[in-house]
Amino acid sequence: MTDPADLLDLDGLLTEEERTLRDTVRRFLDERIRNQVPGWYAQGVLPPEVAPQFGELGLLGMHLDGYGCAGAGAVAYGLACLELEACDSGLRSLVSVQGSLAMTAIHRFGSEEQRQRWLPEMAAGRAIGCFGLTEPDHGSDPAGMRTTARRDGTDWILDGGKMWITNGGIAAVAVIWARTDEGIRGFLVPTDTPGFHARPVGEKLSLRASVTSELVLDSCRLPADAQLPRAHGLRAPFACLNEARYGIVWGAMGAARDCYTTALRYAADRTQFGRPIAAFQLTQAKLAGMAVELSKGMLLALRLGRIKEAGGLAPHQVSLGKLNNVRQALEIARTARTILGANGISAEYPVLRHAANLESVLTYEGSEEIHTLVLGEAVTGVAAYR
Ligand code: TGC
Ligand code: FAD
Repeated sequence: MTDPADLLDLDGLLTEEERTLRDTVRRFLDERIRNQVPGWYAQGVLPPEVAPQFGELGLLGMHLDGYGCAGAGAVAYGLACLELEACDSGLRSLVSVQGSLAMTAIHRFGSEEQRQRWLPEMAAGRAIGCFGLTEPDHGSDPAGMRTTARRDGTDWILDGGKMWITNGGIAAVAVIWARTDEGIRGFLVPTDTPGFHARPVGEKLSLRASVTSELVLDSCRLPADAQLPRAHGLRAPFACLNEARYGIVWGAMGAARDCYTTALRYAADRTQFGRPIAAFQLTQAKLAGMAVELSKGMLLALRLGRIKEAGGLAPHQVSLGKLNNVRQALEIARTARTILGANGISAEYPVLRHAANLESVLTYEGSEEIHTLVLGEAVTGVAAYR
């Protein structure tokens, strides 16, 4: 029988292990999480107890090796992101920031002591991490950051502030990128360090089931070994961003799938003018268009995943995937909203929640415009950011 959410039989391109992992994550979310998300979204919370549950499932730092991490392949990790975001982008954000940003920074650029100290706790979800790159005045252009780290004897003193930081208020450790005399460097800041403060970003209308914080670093004194010894320049945080952006390529298709299947069910049930609205050509054109973009987006994610597993995924390829899949997911969510009519704006259905979330996803991890410019540079050889 035709699966309307898999018209190209992409399931057949997955290994049995990947399908099992995907089904396990989906079942866990169905049984334990899915029906709680609308309540969390309404209240603007994401209970931190979710993290140890994700840890038990092996979802935190799942693409990393050793230190209690699952060592999963890129496609398996992508499928997990897809299932999480089919629930809510906030869940995928928690996992992206923990695994792809904070843990990847420590795994790739940390000392052995830093890895031993943090990674097993973070993989289990007992310690949450955040990743502070963006500042109030420096978002797309982090090269202009003002947060500084200066030496005082063997210690470091950090001063400055970060903005829009996912997991900031629930983190035990913050990966902070700061300007030093030798260029941009990364630091592990335990959040109980005197002078470190995390304040909630209030009044969010998007990504509400996610903790978003402003971080203040007011003369935070850190020992010499707080510095990530192998992170030199912006290349280091950007390497972490590649990982998280890759997860979003898949995650966005999860949100899209949930909107599409919701609209499909609704169109079959809802009758107007004596017929189910699914029987009208204009509705079918919308559904067919959504199916085409979902199929193409999934194919793109899978292709990038296989390239990544072979070891050759280039940043501009990740940009292509993030740009296309988030843009199309948002379009699918908006179209699904129209099929649901007035019910499309109700919190009883997930569609407008996904659409609102995807507005954040379009901007964070490099905005639509920045990824367009990355592709522009890749095809012309000319950088046009400045
Ligand atoms: P540029 O001079 O081009 O590069 C500086 C150095 O970095 C290297 N590089 C990369 N390395 C690895 N991967 C990449 N994707 C890289 N892009 C650049 C580059 O080769 C160079 O290395 P080196 O050794 O020669 O110094 O840098 P630029 O200042 O011109 O900026 C380029 C631009 C605009 C593409 C970059 O700034 C950018 O990507 N801006 C967007 C910022 C961004 O994405 N911020 C995300 C913050 S984290 C977040 O949003 C988390 S939300 C998570 C969630 O909740 O899910
Ligand atoms: P700006 O950079 O001010 O951009 C504003 C507009 O101008 C955008 O449309 C942009 O595309 C456009 N623009 C900028 N430069 C150019 C150019 N050269 N050419 C054309 N157009 C341009 N950051 C972190 O470090 N860690 C996190 O955990 C994190 N979590 C986030 C969670 C949420 C919910 C959100 C919304 C953001 C988060 N961010 C995080 C921040 C995010 O990465 C930034 O918002 C993003 O990089 C864009 O920066 P900005 O908001 O300052 O927009």
